[in-house]
Amino acid sequence: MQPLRSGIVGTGFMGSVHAQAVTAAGGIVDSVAGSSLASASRLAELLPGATPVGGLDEMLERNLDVIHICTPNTLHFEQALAAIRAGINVVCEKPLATTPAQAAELAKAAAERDTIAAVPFIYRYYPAVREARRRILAESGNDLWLLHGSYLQDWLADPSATNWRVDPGLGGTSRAFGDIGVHWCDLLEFVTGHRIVRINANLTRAFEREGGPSANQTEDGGVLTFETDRGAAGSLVLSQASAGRKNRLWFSFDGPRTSYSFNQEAPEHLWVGSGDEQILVGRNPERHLVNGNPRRGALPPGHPQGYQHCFNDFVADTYDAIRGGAPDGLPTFLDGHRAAVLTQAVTDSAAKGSWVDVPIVGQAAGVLQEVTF
Ligand code: SOE
Repeated sequence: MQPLRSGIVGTGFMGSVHAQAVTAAGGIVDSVAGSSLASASRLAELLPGATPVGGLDEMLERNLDVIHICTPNTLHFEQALAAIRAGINVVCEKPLATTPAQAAELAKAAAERDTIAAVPFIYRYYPAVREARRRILAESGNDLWLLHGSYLQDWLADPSATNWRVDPGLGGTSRAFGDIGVHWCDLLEFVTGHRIVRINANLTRAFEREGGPSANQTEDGGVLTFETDRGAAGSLVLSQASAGRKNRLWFSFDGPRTSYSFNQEAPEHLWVGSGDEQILVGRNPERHLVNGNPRRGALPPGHPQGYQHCFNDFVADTYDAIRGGAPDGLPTFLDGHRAAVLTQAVTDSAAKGSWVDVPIVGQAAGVLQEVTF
C-alpha cells in the first residue's frame, strides 16, 4: 500500500507536531509551506524527502493526498476551502474557522466533495479519555449531573509575552476559549454524550498586555457555567495566564453512583470514584484496540504515552478514514463547526453579560445545519 503523501502549511509548534504525526502514521511529508521559503526550508530540512514550497498554491499542484493546515486561525477558512475545492483531504487545526458561518461552509464543502476533513481535537485520543467514555456510555442509570473542570496554561502569563494568537486580526475575537476552551467542551460532549444548550461566560484579562490596544482585546481566560440537554449543570475555568500551569486540562464528570476524572498532565490513569472506593484505571493497550489490534506504536503499561502519541493516533485514524476506514470518534469539520458555534455563544454571552442559548448543530446533532448569527 502506497504511503499517503501530505503537505504541511505552517511551520510553528503545530506544524512540527503534525509532521511527526504524519511520519508516525506511515505517511510521507512531501512538502512544507510557511510564512517564507526560509521558514519552510527550516522545517523541511528536518523531514527526509520534504520539499519547501512558496505557498499553498504551489502545494496544491503536487498531487497530494492530504494537506495539514497549521497557520494562524484567520487563514484557515480560505486555505481549507482551497484544498477541499482541489479535491484534497484536509486536516485543519482548531479553530476550524473564526465564525460559525465559515465553519459551516467548510463542513458543507467537505461533505459535498466527499473528502475527509478532520480537526485535531486530539485529547479524545488519550486511552484514559476513551476509557471514561466507554464506562460512562456502558453505565446506564448513573446519570451524570455535574460536569466540571478547568483548562489552565501559563504560556501567556507575562505581560510582555505575545504571539499571533493575541492579535484578533490573526487569532480571531476569542483567544482562550477559541484556542483551548473548545478542547475541553469537545471532550465533555464526546465523553459524556451531553450537549451544551445554555452558557454563561465571564471572560477577562489578567493584566494590561504590552503591545497596545490590539494586544488587549481578547481574553486571558474566565469562568463559564453551562447547562446540558440532559439537565446537567457544569462549569469551566479557563486560563492562559495561571502561573505554573503548563497544559493542565482536567475534568470530573460526576454521577450519584460514580464519578470519572482525568488530568492531561498525568494522562496514564483515569480516576474512578464511587461510594466505597476510588480507583486509578491504568492504560492498557489491549483494551483500546483498533480493528482488533493494539494501536500502531502503542507502548506497554508503565511506559508513559503523551500528547504526541495522541496526535499520532489522530492522524493514523484520519489516514485510515482516507483509505475508506471508519475509525471511532474521529473529530471532523462537523466538530469544528460545533466548536465555532460554542465560541460564538461564549463571546455573545460575555458581551451581553447574560446566559445565551447554544443551538445543537454540527456533530452534536449528527447533521449539518446552517446557523446564522
Ligand atoms: C496553545 O494554547 C496550544 O498549543 C493550543 O493551541 C493547542 O490546541 C493545545 O493542545 C495546547 O496549547
